[in-house]
Order: sequence, then C-alpha cells, then structure tokens
Amino acid sequence: MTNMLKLSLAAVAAFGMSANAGTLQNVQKAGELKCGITTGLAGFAEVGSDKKWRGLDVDMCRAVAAAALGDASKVKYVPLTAKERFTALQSGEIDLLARNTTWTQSRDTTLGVNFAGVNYYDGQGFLVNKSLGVNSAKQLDGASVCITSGTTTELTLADYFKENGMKFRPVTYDTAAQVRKGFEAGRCDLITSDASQLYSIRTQLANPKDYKVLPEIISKEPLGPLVRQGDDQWFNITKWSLNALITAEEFGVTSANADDLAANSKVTEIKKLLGVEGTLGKNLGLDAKWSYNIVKQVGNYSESFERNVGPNTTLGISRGLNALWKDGGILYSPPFR
Ligand SMILES: N[C@@H](CCC(=O)N[C@@H](CS)C(=O)NCC(=O)O)C(=O)O
Repeated sequence: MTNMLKLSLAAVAAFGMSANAGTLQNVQKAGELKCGITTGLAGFAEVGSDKKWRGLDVDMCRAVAAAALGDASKVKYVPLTAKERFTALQSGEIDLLARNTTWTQSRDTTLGVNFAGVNYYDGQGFLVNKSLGVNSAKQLDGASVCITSGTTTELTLADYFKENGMKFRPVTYDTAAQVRKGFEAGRCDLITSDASQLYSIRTQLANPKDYKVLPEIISKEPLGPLVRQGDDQWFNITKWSLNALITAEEFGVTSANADDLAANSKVTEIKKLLGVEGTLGKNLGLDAKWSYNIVKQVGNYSESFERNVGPNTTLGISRGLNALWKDGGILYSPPFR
C-alpha cells in the first residue's frame, strides 16, 4: 500500500470522509457542472430556438451551478435515457441528475444515490386518441401501451393492470421522442407516463386536440434531483439550492427585486437568503452570495414554473400539488436560518 493510500484511508476512518467526497472541489476545478437531463422533453429539458437548454430540470442544474460556481450558465448538459441515467451518476460521468426521476425507496436505498428533494410532484396517467372511445383507464383491457423502458412507469403499469384484472401488451422504447413516434405510427393504443410528460408529448403530436388524458392518476411520482451517496456537502448544496428556489417564492424574492431586497429588506430570512446576514453560505462551503446568485440568475420556483410549464406555456400546467404549502400545495422548504 502506498503511503498516500494509507493516509487517505486513515482520513476516511478518522473523519468519516468518503471516496466520493470532493464533488464541489471537482466542479469548481472544472469550472462547470456536469448535469444529467432528459434527451428532450418540453417544459423539463429541451433545446430552444436559441440552441440553449431550458426547462424546469434545466433550471435545477442552473441553480446548483449558480450556487457552486456563481454562474448559472456554467453547465455541461448530458442528455441521458431513463436506462442510462443512474449509471452515469454512479460512474461520475455527471455530478447531478435532474431528469424527471421519481424518488422511490428502492432507488434511494440500492443505487448508491441520494435524492435531494422534489422539484415536481407528478403522477402516472394515460394519453389516448379520442377516437378510441375510452373515458376511463378501467376500459383499457387488452390495450397495447407505448412506454419508456427503465422507468417506474413500466412497473406501475404492470401492477395497475394486474390489480384490475386486465391485460396489456407493452411496446417499449428508450426515449420520449420514440414513444411519441411509435404512438403516431399506430404501434400502440395509448401512451402511459408521468402526467406532466403526457402534456409535454401531446404538444408535439400533429393534432393535439385529437388526444386526451384520462382522469385516473395511478401513482405518486415525486420527481427530484439526486446525487451520489458519500458526499454530504454536495448533497447539502443540491438540497439547499432547491430549497432556495422555494424559499425565494415564499418570501416574494424574485430575479427582478433581489438587489433591492438585499439592500433594503428588514426580514431576517430574506437577508439570510440573499447573503447579507448570517453564515449560510459558509455552512455549505460556498460564498455568501450562493443563493442570491440562484434567485438573481434563475429566479424563484414560481418564475421557473411559469416560464417552463405553467398556464401561459404550451404545456399549460397549473400549480396544483406544486403550489407552496401556504397556497394549497405541498412545496415546503425548511427555514433559511
Ligand atoms: N419518472 C419516471 C419516468 C421518467 C422518464 O424517463 N419518463 C420518460 C417518459 S416519456 C421520459 O421522460 N423520457 C425523456 C427522454 O426520453 O429523454 C421515472 O423516474 O422512472
């Protein structure tokens, strides 16, 4: 054993440090955050006409880059299929996975990953052609179903049909684009996926009005960012970057008024969020402006939601469960103090 190795093993033993530690330092050294996203899904991660990635998940990547690097634009986006995503994180190809990934017990406990929170509460639904004449998922016995492999969607679909004494034929693909094309080509009667993704896929069908989403939502799909296990500092940075987006909304701090509030607000939590008081940045190993940079450059959660998936976008999704706890939803950040 080399002396160096002996030394680092001693450090692991003495300080509980892990071989996976040092993500922040690696990101800062590289000058960019490697962030895993979808291969393309309107509202969550897609390339705009300006050739830039945008979406709710892209904003999660940008928020962490703003916190860690002071610059939300310093992100290297790594498009990943559902099947590829966990290996990419485990192997170190990416520093953060923000790819509409459902937080489940099995994933949290067996893949060597840590979910840092939820940036979109979703649930699985069904999209059918209106000409199929179906009004309820209970009428889908014998249907062929287009689906993405390597997802919770696959498992929940099988459970749901079994529980309801129905049969189905799966038609599996690797990407959302392939699912949509398969559906359009008539390879299946319906698509099932997270409901947000059904709205996203529907916007890209030739005649969106010919299709409808059935009323049944058959699962809970809390989607959130995740990191490798073994680096608590990086885990905290990701968790608190998401919390910064939510807290900023709660306190009415926006990209437009952040400077004014930093100079003039008398509210302690706003001052701490904007780094003009307290040691919250230092606690994370970041500078005092980490969360000011998030709000200034990315906006608060509401700004991101409205810009990417909200009622004035082609997806037209209302806040629902994704409203703040004080507005009837379940988004809730622990306090910034
Ligand atoms: N939330 C589910 C499903 C995630 C998923 O990958 N859904 C497909 C549905 S179409 C998707 O987003 N694909 C995007 C892509 O192909 O890159 C999970 O974590 O397993």
